Amino acid sequence: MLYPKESFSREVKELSGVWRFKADPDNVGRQEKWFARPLTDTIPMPVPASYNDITQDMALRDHIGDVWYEETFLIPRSWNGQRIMLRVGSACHHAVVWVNGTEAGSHKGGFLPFEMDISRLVQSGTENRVTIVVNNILTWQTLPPGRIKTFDDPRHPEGYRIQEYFHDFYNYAGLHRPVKLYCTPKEYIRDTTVTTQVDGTTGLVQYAVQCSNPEAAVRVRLIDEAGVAVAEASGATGTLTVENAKLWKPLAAYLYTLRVEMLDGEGAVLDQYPLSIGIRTVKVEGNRFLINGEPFYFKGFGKHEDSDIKGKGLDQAINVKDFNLLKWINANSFRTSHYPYAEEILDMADREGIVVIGEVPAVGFTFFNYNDKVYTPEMANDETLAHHKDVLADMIARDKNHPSIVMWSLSNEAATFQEEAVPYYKEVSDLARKLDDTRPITVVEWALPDKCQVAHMFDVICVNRYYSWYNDPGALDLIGHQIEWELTGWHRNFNKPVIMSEYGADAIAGFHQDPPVMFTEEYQCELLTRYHNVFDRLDFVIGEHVWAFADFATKQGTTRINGNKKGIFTRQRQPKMAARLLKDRWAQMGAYPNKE
Ligand code: GCB
Repeated sequence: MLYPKESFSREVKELSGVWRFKADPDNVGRQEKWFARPLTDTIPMPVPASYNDITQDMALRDHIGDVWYEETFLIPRSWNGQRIMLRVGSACHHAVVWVNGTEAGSHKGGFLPFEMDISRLVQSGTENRVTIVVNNILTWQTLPPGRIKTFDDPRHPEGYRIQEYFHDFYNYAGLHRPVKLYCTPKEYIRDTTVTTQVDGTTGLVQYAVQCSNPEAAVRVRLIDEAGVAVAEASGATGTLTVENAKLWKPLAAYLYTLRVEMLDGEGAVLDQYPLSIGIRTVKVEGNRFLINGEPFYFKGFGKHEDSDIKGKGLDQAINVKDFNLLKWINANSFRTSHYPYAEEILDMADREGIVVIGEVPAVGFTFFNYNDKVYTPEMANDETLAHHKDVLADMIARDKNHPSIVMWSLSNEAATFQEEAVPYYKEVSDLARKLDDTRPITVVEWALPDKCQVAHMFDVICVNRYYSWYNDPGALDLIGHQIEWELTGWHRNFNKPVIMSEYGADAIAGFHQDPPVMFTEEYQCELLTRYHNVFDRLDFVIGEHVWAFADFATKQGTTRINGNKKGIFTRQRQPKMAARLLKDRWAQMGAYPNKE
């Protein structure tokens, strides 16, 4: 799926701004057809943003169900006769869209874009109205899953209900990413897929272009960062050869632009699309993760899209700050825990040379009791699996051309120790390999190495573990023994490289005590150091992603002190003590740690 970009034949119009908004606590809006007329009694609501933290109204923050958004727009005269598209970057979690009162499209699942052709629904010269209803209810058939809990006891008033979910980040909702209008010619470039290979100093760029008319002539031209065309070809599919190719490398990105052109019978350009690409290879070989044939060691974090006031709304000030912090701390990578991040963030990773593990929103598919079954007809069932596969396919379709993405993560901490997980993950992993045979795949594990039933299907073992935190709280002296036992177990059982994809401790900024106790900054430092001592002696450990980059919002509960405080930075992106520790460690480590 192509991101809306301007070109010789395309224009883009941002609908970001302040929209009219109304919650629907009585759940009557759809029945009363609120989309048919302009909404009444609205409040202003920024887009993109989560709506939860914008007002002083606790009921809106904790609202369960539908909310309504509305905006008006004009279609410029130059768009007459064009194909006019409306694209919603992400609506958490489900949405229906009406244009001038007519349904234009709908989508299940937050975190990924959807778009619709509204050419026949809009009028040029008068105001047009877009109405979007967004629903935040999570069930066992959504990703992530959840369930609505009702109560049948005298302590709760009749009808009282809560949204339960099993993942550890706040269920922010709303229009989280930009809503855009764009136009293309009636005959247009539908999609382009690029994969790359390197042969000595030569880069090979394989491309496949899909046009609305499959017979249309196609021309592609590869342009370097200086604006010089270095290769060109004709035909919908083909391979471009780039002599002395400048490779996309971690922390040293080089991006080419593939200018794709669809031509008419006379050779005139009908549609044009500029796709940013990087030439690089990715491969797992023995105990190594190779990027351009060189071993890569993952230094970085699990992150979240999360900040004050905007919640999960796209915020480019926060995003640029985060990339600056990643570079300052000498990190080279992050995982998009626990959902596909905004395309704007991946573009930045491409540009800055930050390596990314892209993850689907399959998080919360476990209970912390090995015997509680998850893959049952009532819970994670066939419908859930079908949706998981849809989301995976949509994520790959959206993100396949990002050089920064080097691996797909197909879930986080699922109940992979249950035998019912085997057929489930067989289908999911088969699909990932079918859709993209150029990138390794993983699932992020919480199972113990002797219990996991699915790791053999994947290329890299990613493990999350919280020794001396959830396990044996306070027992820092146990970490060395426990983490070595666990990591060696994974390697012995599956003979694959291992990334410690989460480890960490909550530290409340400004809490200090020595000798260290839990929740102090000293404890967070000491815990990380003890993990590092083990990583440094195990050759098959190929990466460390601290949990988490920054403190983030979660649901309320007795184990969360106004959110998860495992950040190395506060939610306002200020460093805790452990930031210095990591900065020094990662600087000393260089490109690949010497474990001899
Ligand atoms: C995990 C989860 C992550 C949580 C973290 C924690 O294992 O993957 O989403 O936030 O633990 O801090 O409990």
